[in-house]
Amino acid sequence: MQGDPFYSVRMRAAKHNSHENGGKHISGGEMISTYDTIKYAVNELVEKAITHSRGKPDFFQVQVELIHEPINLVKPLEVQTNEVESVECGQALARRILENSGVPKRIVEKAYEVIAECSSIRGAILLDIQTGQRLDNWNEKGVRVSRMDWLPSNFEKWAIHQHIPPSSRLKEALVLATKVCDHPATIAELCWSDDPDYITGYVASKKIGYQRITRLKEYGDEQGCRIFFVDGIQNVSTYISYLEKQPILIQWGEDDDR
Ligand code: WAQ
Ligand code: MG
Ligand code: MG
Ligand code: MG
Repeated sequence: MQGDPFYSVRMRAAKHNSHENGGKHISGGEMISTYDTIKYAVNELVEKAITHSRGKPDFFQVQVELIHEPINLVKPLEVQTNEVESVECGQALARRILENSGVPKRIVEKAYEVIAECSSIRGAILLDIQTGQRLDNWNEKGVRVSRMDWLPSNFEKWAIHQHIPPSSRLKEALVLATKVCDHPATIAELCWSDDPDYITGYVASKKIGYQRITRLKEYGDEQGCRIFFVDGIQNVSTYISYLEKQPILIQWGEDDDR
């Protein structure tokens, strides 16, 4: 693991212009690769960009960078799936799980107001659970978590052991949630996709793990959500730099299962 250098491989795709020129965000992706596998990582991200349910991009960018920092190995959050029969039940459950994770009720309400105001964003919103203030820049960009991945062989071993179909969507979301929740200032995360064909979302926290909820929106809806509830942040830019720059690989072993 140590020895060979790793590379961060990132993609972002947009329609009707680039992101910075007001285009519609289509898709993004972030991977960690060795030198030998860069071409496969780039290919996977190009494939993701050009076959997306939010539309055909007319702008996309793939960026490859050598990672200088040592990579942290982190165990995946435990996963549970909560089957719900309607969006209303799913959203009510999401609110309860957030409160059980330590997010005050009034901040949960505030989060839903913020979601309603952000129609299209390619990153995550940071919300302070003491003040209810948004800590990122209130722009349409949000904070994009990067430099994280899970080697395919280890992910597949985990999925077989958990009896979960090994989808790349679940992998990407669990990798992100595990990285974000591994930071001591993160209290919880709320997420559902902005892809019109995917309605399962989740609430995650160190305390309750990765709680999937099978319906958090209706099919066809292109409004997504990703909010990190944070507490006790002294320096916002240090927290954001952890999200963007600290390299993390998820690694699971059978012994990790309690
Ligand atoms: N960093 C920060 N925010 C992100 C990132 C990232 N790397 N990737 C996505 N987002 C934000 C962005 O605002 C997107 O619009 C929104 O999240 C949704 O992203 O079955 O697929 O990739 O357990 O569409 C969760 C359930 C699926 C998976 C979530 O989100 C499962 C999903 P998407
Ligand atoms: Mg990968
Ligand atoms: Mg994604
Ligand atoms: Mg999406």
